[in-house]
Amino acid sequence: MSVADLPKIELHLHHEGAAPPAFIRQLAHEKKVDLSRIFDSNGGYAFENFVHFLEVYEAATSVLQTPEDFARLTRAILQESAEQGVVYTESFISPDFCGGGDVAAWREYLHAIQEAATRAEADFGITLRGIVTPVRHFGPEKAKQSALCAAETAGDWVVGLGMGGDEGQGHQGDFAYAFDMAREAGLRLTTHAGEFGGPESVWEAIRDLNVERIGHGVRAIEDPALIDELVARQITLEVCPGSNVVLGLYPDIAAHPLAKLRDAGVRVTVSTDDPPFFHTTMRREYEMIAAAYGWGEDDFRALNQTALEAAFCDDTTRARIQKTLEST
Ligand code: MCF
Ligand code: ZN
Repeated sequence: MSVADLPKIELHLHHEGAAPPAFIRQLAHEKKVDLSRIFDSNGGYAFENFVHFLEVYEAATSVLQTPEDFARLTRAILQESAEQGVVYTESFISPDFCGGGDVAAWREYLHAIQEAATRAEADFGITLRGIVTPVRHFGPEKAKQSALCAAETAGDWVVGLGMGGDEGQGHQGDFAYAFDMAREAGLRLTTHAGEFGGPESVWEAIRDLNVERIGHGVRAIEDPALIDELVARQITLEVCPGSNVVLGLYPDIAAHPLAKLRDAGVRVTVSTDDPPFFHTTMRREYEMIAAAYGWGEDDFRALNQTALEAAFCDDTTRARIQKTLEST
């Protein structure tokens, strides 16, 4: 069996960031919004660097306006993920983009997304859980509002809080109130760190937010004491190699620290982040990793086992997915 055919767990996927460009173009057309500036001549998303990526991301997201838009998107991304062999995925969803932070509006969006996910699960055999996502560059006050939405809807389906966005200003600890509120509501916690924020943002995420997973976290490799801390605390990294290469953190997969992190004993998993933005898929990630590090089936099975153990779903769901992993 080719490693790309293995059943996969994906822990780090942005709901809006998984929208294919053709899907966004169609919505822009329906809503008469001119988004030509965000597409290149091949019809893909066009951006030059991280800050520009965030702008293009938000422009694309601006045409996702109604619960129905998010329901359509949910079905499209789950169909694609299932075709990639993904059997369980967690996606980042922001109440800022689903109802402007209003709890009642958020409930409507969530209902539409969840219904679409239930239908997609029956049709494509893939399970989705949601991680409510404050957008870091929208600031701590908006993050509190997102955390309130998360706390109000915490349960079997909304399983975590996970911040994304620009690490350029302020500190992880500025968002401690939002993370504390989510923890008290029983939600599990992750945050983007150790990407453009360097190793210091990973220290902050551990010390000030007390998260159990980290989105990216790869720049921990620059600090041996931090590696020891990640190993001791058994923190899981949601590593997105293709994303890191396209955004310019590393020149190519061979130079990426994924294998070094794993070999140092850090719990690593692999995800796509925003697949159409980074011209990637889960199959492509597996193929690139296999080619760069010579990893085989056992390595990828171990990676998926780590991911399932770190998944934020309940134990009944985990046991069901475990059977799927073992039967394929
Ligand atoms: O992981 C990538 C790159 N690093 C940081 N943030 C993001 C990534 N993809 C999307 N994001 C951000 C984006 O700013 O996450 C936010 C978006 O606004 C929330 S996604 C529901
Ligand atoms: Zn991300």
